Amino acid sequence: MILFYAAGASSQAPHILLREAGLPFALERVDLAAHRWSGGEYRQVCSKGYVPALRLDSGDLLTECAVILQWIADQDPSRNFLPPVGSLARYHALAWLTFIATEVHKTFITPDRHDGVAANFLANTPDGQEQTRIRVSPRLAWVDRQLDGRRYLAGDHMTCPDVYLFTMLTWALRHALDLGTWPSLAAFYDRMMDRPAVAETLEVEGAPHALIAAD
Ligand SMILES: N[C@@H](CCC(=O)N[C@@H](CS)C(=O)NCC(=O)O)C(=O)O
Repeated sequence: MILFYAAGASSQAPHILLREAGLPFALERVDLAAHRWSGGEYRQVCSKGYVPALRLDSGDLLTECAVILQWIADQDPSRNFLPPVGSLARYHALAWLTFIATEVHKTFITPDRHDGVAANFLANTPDGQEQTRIRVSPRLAWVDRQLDGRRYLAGDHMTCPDVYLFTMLTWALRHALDLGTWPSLAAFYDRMMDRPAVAETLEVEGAPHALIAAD
C-alpha cells in the first residue's frame, strides 16, 4: 500500500500508525502547493487534492484521516488500536476521532481556499497564531482535562485517536501555542515522542511543509 503524505501534515498520523502496526507500506511525498507527486498531477490520484490518501493493494483509495486510521487499526485487532466493532468502547474511540477531526483539525484550517494554491491552513503569522489561540486553545484545554490521570485518551493503552491528537499538538507548537499551559497534554506529548514509531516518522518526514511561510 502507498501513503500519500506531506511532511508534518495530518498524514503524519496514519504514517505513525502504519509504523506502530508494523504494516508494509510505501510513502509518496506530495507537493501540496504544486499539486504534484513523483508520478505527476496529484488530483489524478486523489481528486480531493489533499493528504492523507492511502492507496490499498487492491487499488482502492481511502481518504479522510479519521477513516484511514480506522482502516489501519482494523488490520490487526490483536493490537487494540481500536476496541472491537460493536463495543461501547469503540464508539468512545470514534467520538475521539470525530472530535479531533472536526473540532481540532478543522479549527486549524481557514475556510478560505486560495486560488490555484493548496493553502487551507491558517497562516503561520502573528495574526494566524492569534486565530489559532482563540479557536484551538479552548478545545485543547478540554482535552487536557480529559487526559488528567491518564496516559492516553483511552487509558493506559495507545489507540489510534492518540496519534491524531499527537499530530495536532505538533501543529499547536508550530503555531506558537505553549503546551506548558496544559500539563496533561504536555506529558502526553512527551510520552508520544518517546515512542520509536513517532521518532521514526518525524525523522523520515523531516521538516514540516510550509504552505504559508512563517514570518
Ligand atoms: N478532511 C480531510 C482534510 C485533510 C487536510 O486538511 N489535508 C491538508 C494537509 S493536513 C491538505 O492536504 N491541504 C491541502 C489542500 O487542501 O489543498 C481529512 O480529515 O483527512
